[in-house]
Amino acid sequence: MPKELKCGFVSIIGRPNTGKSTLLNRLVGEKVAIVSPVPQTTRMNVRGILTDARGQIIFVDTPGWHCGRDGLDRFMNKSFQNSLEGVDAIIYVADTSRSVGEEERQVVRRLKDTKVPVVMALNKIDLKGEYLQEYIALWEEAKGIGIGAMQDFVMIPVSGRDGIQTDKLLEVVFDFLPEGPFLYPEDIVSDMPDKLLASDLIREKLFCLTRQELPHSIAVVIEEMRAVKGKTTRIRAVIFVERDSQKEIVIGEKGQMLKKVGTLARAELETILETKVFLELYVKARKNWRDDQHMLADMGCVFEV
Ligand SMILES: Nc1nc2c(ncn2[C@@H]2O[C@H](COP(=O)(O)OP(=O)(O)OP(=O)(O)O)[C@@H](O)[C@H]2O)c(=O)[nH]1
Ligand SMILES: [Mg+2]
Repeated sequence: MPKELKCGFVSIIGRPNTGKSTLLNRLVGEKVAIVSPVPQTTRMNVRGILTDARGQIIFVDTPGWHCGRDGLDRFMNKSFQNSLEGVDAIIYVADTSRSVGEEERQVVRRLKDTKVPVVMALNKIDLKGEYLQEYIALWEEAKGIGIGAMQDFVMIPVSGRDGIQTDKLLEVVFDFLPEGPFLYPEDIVSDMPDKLLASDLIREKLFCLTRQELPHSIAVVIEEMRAVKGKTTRIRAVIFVERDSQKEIVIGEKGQMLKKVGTLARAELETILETKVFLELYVKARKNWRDDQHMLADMGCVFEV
């Protein structure tokens, strides 16, 4: 008798910068989520779909839980909170190269009473895992029992970047999933609309190229995206910052920064969309956009009903 195929939802959660999106891309085997060295890169839940001989997993990559209070922060933290329910398993990603901090404690407080099986990915083990024990101790303290006595809990050191033990992680996750029919066609890895994909890719390039403090102030909105004669995609994107002085940084000396962002984003978009891309980038200052509900909606930060 052939074994029934599995199918289920698995959210990937943790505080910012622990490597959740990198791990998602590794598990799915393709880049479906943007990655940068800057915390709070992921701003909304992103699905990545893996289908193999064992079944189908719909991963939900989430914004890192963080201590912020403006409109975007609230949306991001709500996305985190929503991803703890209605899933078949949770991958809790901890960065073992950094000490436990307040945000980690807040993540654990929110996660500890879940009824959903938890797989704790002790990530960035390629960096030697100096703080690994701190994460285990924090979890044991929160649960009030030792790791060995925990039900529906598995802990596994991994490196999402280098692919260390990620196959093992996948096996463990599949074990927790129910049998069931596939929810997506087998060749689909992402359900992200092209407009969101384009704005995220442009934002990724900006996050990777600009100074540490700037990304927080950056938003990208696609004003127009259309196919021209089926061979070219025309994209007009606006990069929003919060102050005029930040506009200058994004544009760069003689427009060099904007040019670099455009070149990198266009190359990647051409590969993904399989068309030529004509990309126009504009930069505008809009104070307090992070608290502007219309602006957040334009960026795609709206809750599904
Ligand atoms: N050394 C090492 N670095 C990693 C690993 N995984 C991710 N990184 C790096 O950590 C940084 C953050 O990675 P992301 O995947 O964007 O982290 P994230 O948890 O999705 O971050 P947010 O979206 O901000 O919550 C990037 O610079 C990655 O290259 C890993 O396994 N080892
Ligand atoms: Mg991310």
